[in-house]
Formats: sequence, C-alpha cells, structure tokens
Amino acid sequence: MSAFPEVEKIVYEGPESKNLLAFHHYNPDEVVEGKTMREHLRFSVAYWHTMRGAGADPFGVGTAIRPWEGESDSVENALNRARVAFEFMEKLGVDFYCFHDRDVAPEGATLAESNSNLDQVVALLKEEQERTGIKLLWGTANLFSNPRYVHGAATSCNADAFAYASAQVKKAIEVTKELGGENYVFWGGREGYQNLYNTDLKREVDHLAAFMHLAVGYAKEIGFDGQFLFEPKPKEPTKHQYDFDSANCINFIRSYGLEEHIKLNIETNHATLAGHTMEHELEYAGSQGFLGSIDANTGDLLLGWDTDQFPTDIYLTTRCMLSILKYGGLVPGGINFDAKVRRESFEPVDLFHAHIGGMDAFARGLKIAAAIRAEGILDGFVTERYSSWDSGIGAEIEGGEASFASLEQYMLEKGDVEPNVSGRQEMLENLINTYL
Ligand code: XUL
Ligand code: CO
Repeated sequence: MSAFPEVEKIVYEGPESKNLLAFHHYNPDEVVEGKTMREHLRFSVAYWHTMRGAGADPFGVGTAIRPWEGESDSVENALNRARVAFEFMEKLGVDFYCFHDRDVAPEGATLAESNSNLDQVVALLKEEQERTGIKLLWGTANLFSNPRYVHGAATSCNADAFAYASAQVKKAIEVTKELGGENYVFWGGREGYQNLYNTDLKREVDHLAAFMHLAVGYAKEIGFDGQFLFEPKPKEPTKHQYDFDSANCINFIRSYGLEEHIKLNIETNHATLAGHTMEHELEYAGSQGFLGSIDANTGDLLLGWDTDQFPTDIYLTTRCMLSILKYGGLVPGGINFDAKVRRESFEPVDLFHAHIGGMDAFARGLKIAAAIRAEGILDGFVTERYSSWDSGIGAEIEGGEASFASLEQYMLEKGDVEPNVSGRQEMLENLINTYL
C-alpha cells in the first residue's frame, strides 16, 4: 500500500511548468561544468526530520499527519517506516539519505537490545538500497537525546557516558559500513558546557579528541573507508559548543592530529548562529582543504535559533555553489537537507513540496554559479585586485624572499602606498543580479 497515493514520481518539467509537484530546475542528467546535476548535488534526505519529525515545539505537541505511523515505538513500526522512507525518496528522485542510529530503530532496554533492533532495521535498509539504488550519504549516532548524556557524551564529566557513547559509535560505524555509507558524521550534540564553575574545559576537549581517535582507529581496524566529518555548531543545546565554527573545528582537528582523517560537514543555520554566513564557512573550510559535505537548510534571522528551514533563497544557493565549485565539489560528501517542514505544514505532501523547493533552489544556484564562472568577470576582478602580489615586491614577499629590512628599504625609496583599486562592492552586487 502506498503511503503517498496522491503523489506521482516527481519529474523535471522545466522553468515554464506551473506544476508545483515537478522540478523546474533540477534536471538530474543535465550536464553543468562537465558533470551531471546529480553528480554535483548528491541530494540527501535527513531521516530524523523527514521521517521522525512530528512538529512538536516547546509550546505544543506534534501536529504532523503521518498515517503510516503505528502507536508504539516498535521494531515493526520502524520497519514499516523504513519502507515508507524509501517510497518517499524514490518518488522524490533523491540519490542519498542520512540517519542517526536511533532515528531508524528504537532504543531497547539494554545496549544489546538496541543493537539487535538496529540490526533488524539495517537489514531492511540494505534491501531497500539495493532495490532502489538509493545510497547512504552518512551515518551517525544520537549521543544527545537519552538522559545518560545529560552532561554530554565524549565530553561528559562521567566516564561511563564516554564508554556508552563509544559503544554506540562503534556500532554506528559498523552499520554505516554495512550499508556502504560514504561518510560518518560527528555532531557534538551536547559536547559543550553551560557554566565554567562546574566545567574542566581542557579535560573535556581532550576527551573529545580521544573519542575521535578511537573512532578513526576502529574504522581502520574494520576497514571502513568512508570520510569522517565534524559538524560545526556554536550553541544549542549547550551555551558553548566545542565545535563552534569552521575555524574552530579546523583548529581542533589540527591540534589533536586528526587532519588526515576528518573534514567538515557545514550547516547553513549553524553558520548563521555563529554570526557567519554559510559562504564564509564554506570558503574558510574549502581554503584550508577541509570542505567535506553540507547540511543544507536556512535559519530565520528574526527568530535566531536553529529553525532548520528548507533553503529556497537563490542568492544563498548561488553563493554556496560558487564556493563548492571553486573547491572542486563535495564528493564523497553531498547536500543533505537537514531541514524540517513547519509545524503548520502538517500533511505528507508538504514533505514533497519542501524537498522539491530545496532541490530546485540548489539546481538553480548551480546553473547561476556555473554561468558566473564561465564568464569569469568576478574571478577576473579578484585576480586583478590582488595583482600587486603577482610581480615585484608582492611576489618577493609571497616567495619568502623579503625581510623587514628589505621592506623598510623598499618603502624608504618608494615613499608611500599608492591607493590602487576600488573594491567596487556595489558594482559586483549589481553584476551578480544580472545572472539571476
Ligand atoms: C543538529 C544537527 C544534527 C546533525 C547530525 O543541529 O544539525 O542533526 O546534523 O547529528
Ligand atoms: Co546538521
């Protein structure tokens, strides 16, 4: 029985179509910059939002109508839900999905029971992957919902919480490998603190690094060769998360000798919570060689918390794609919609509208970014702006041939800095508008 009887397979109908259950820009096999859109974009559905989100907020219970959900949190219900997930993804035409261990299977009374529940669902996920060709972009473990993680997991003051989290991640890496997952994500759910009076910050950060070394070591031991990813977020649920932003995470990764093993999974709404733009975070990670994957969503600047809305802003997706193309794409990462429908959008069909909008926005961003790059005006402007570094004193400095003494001598002879070129920000903003 179909869970979405009213929805046909979503197809590309082109920009002129008025059908809102069709793609207007995402044309999976269309080639842009030498690769198909599906190869560039690698869209993924987030199981936790799309299959588990019910729309609860601090003021009220869930509102989502999900006729396939059973009464209890049983394995049987989880298996049925997994079949619905694959029907949804097949109809949507998405190539990947992502999950936390506890999204797909219920937690049992003991660790052994939880593992067994997970194994039963993973067997079905594997069958459904084989049937549909849909792949696992990344797996992860939920180390934040259960009260045992009240003080964090790897950064808990309680060593037993670290041990339990290790057992959970061990299993999550095993099932990610079993399902051919291309990446494994660490997002520090409660890895942070609320108050320094009760916190040994140094010890907690050391423990987080030790935890990641254990994970990397175990992956090697069992032959899991997916990419590990660390997901920055500055706050929520704790006041100070240890994975604040791209720069902070890269510092952590390098300081603890993890740079060979871990890249970043960058999320738009987390970037804005950190007081950055998404493109700043992408550019910073990309420029340092740490751009792994993205969690695509958007926040609401008037609300200011992690609202996880679907991205529909073409300026945003254009700027994301400019950075992603510049750094050679995301493979083996992808574009995971870590986004949820609004509480007021409670019908199953809203899940389709939400994902179609995000996919079309990114497809359009890809095409616009490729057009901007093809004409080369923006790149040309930047190259010209830095041209003083290409020869003369600039080239000497970059080449490591200058000293403070030689630079002093140079300036004594030259006299002063001549203003060279205007930043032309307004002209460039207008230029970008000519492509939209
Ligand atoms: C939370 C968040 C997570 C991670 C995976 O803000 O983004 O869902 O993406 O744990
Ligand atoms: Co995320």
